[in-house]
Amino acid sequence: MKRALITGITGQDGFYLADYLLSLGYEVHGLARQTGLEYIRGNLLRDVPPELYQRCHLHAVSLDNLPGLYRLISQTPFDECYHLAASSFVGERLADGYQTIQNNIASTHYLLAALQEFQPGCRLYFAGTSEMFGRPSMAPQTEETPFMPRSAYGISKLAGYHLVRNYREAYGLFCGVGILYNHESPRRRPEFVTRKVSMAVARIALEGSGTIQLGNLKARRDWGYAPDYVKAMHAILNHDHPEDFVVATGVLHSVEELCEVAFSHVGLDWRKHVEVNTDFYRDEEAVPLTGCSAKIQRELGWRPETTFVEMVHRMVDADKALLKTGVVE
Ligand code: F7E
Repeated sequence: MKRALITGITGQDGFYLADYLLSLGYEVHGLARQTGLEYIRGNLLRDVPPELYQRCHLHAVSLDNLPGLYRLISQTPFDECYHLAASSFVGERLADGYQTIQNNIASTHYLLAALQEFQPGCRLYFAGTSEMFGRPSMAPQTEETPFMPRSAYGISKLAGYHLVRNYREAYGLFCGVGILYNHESPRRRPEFVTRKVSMAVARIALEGSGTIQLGNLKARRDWGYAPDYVKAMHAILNHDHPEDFVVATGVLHSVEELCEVAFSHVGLDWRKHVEVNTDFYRDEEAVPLTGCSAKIQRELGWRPETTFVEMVHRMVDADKALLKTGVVE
């Protein structure tokens, strides 16, 4: 039986990855902050089936707890480690991004150093992001496109990527990198636009009226479905050699289309319920962030399975079901 460690197991991707690895017969361990574990132990994560985390070995070790991290990694052998934990909100002002930059870079470095010291045979997956391309020079982006991050998050992830690449090249660690574009699900946190919309649609459908305030409706993203994307993570780590892979759908949709699909699913006209608030505006890129996943399709046989419309419908249905239980976010 293979044993895997997931950092950030309480997040959206950690949840789906744990579920997927358990289904493959893995013994799954997860790192989480003490507060995250209290939520799980107290069954306070309103939309999470408690059985999932009961089947995992959870460790209350945050990634800035160097002694705790070293203790765990020196005592328990892992075959694979998926490094998903990070502060990940792109909309944060660069001038406020100190913690994001410091924590995301330091945590990646601590983890790499601990693995190199105690478990150089453990494979490491690094969660890269399209935000490393930031303001790209071309579309779609590939593994060869130059990086040009434009947010604290993107900068921190690119620095993490270069750390990982150097440990791969200098110490021979097996470090696989997925450069993932936006991936969403009913487990997405509500500050991200897809979940913000699905929660609002569920509320407005239930109450019969209401509005939601959004930023730039013309903004476009390459949105995929998170449960599809965790399969790519696993495939990347189980390749015969460590490489970087773009993971994307290659299809762009606007925030306006997102609203159209979500509201029409409950029989409503989005134009009557969406208001634009420029506070939510960001600098949008002239060249869109959309990925070419030809390499991972060709080499690992991965491809996105769930369409944008299916995904949005699932998110709205899940939020409607959640609201009916009376549990409010
Ligand atoms: O924004 C526009 C906004 O915050 C998507 C993270 O997982 O994916 C995610 O980052 C788009 C942007 O995600 C609102 O300007 C309009 O163009 O959902 P988001 P993100 O910033 O793309 C990447 C790949 C990551 O790695 C990140 O960690 O939607 N938008 N109106 C809005 N966005 C938000 N949040 N709220 C609005 O009201």
